[in-house]
Amino acid sequence: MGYRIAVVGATGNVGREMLNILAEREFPVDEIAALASRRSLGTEVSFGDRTLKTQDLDTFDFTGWDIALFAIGSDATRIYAPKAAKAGCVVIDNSSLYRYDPDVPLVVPEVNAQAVDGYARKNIIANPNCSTAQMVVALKPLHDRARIKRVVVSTYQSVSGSGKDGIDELWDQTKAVYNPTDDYQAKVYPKQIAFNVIPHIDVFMEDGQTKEEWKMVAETKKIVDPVIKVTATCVRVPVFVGHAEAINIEFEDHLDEAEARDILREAPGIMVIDKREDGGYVTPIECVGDFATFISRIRQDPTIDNGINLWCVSDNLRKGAALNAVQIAETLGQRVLKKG
Ligand code: 2RA
Repeated sequence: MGYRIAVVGATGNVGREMLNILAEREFPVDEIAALASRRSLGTEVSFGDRTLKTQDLDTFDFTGWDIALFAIGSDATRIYAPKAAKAGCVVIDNSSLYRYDPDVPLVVPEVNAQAVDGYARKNIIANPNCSTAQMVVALKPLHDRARIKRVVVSTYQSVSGSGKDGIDELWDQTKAVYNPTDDYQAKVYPKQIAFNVIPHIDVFMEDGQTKEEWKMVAETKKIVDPVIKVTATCVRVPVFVGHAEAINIEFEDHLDEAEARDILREAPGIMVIDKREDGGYVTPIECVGDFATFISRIRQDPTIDNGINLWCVSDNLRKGAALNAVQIAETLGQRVLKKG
């Protein structure tokens, strides 16, 4: 006996990945509904070897449905998530709308799976920001061993993080560099992204950090441990899919690089590829389509007493969004919504 699952935003990059991953992981589905806005009504989307036609989110009745994976913006989520939750359908939301709500669990199953037990307060569970998800998978096992004091992270985030328009803009700009007659309309980034990097994701806040950087701070504290100090610089890079992060970690207790490597090798969701030779590390292009969070360049930081540097790469559409949401649904099924 399986679940009645709805994917909301089924025609977007993340929604399509949610359907792919539900099928790849053989999530126990009795019935599946692909929901989208009226303008996408009838669009065909793949679910394993099946083809689904999208249904109208606006008129859909969530009564009797078990779980809804939401992959639409915060504005639309504000309208439809409460409707689904009120109908008794548990919402797993990929937008930032509920992440900081004390009554809504913010979950990365490899880190705080037990937090799903609090789902019933609002019948909503929040998925973290993509750049946070891969980082906390790496931090958690190290924090358990040597108690993290401070994290300094620089991110190298792919354009798919800003949706289809971001992908199109990189593609069009790159072509235009080689074909000057090609014109394109820059509509996502404040500066050229092709052959460039932009230290600005989301909006600027009063204190000079961007909201993307603030999210990494706030979400790490909620998911792992509020004592951890985090400072982030989030950068957009001309890569289509795959976020990379250079992470510097300061611990309360001593942890040498060999032990850190062994701990990470054994940790859930992590693949360590770390050789001090040409190609002995992972790059974003190699992580696309994979479930793992890859860790390379593990080394001592000699400038502080208990410091480790590492390189972290993961598919931002998968672990950063769709995979984590499906893993939350799996955890929900294992812990509280048991069937059969
Ligand atoms: C980005 N993390 O990369 C943000 C939202 N997905 O644009």
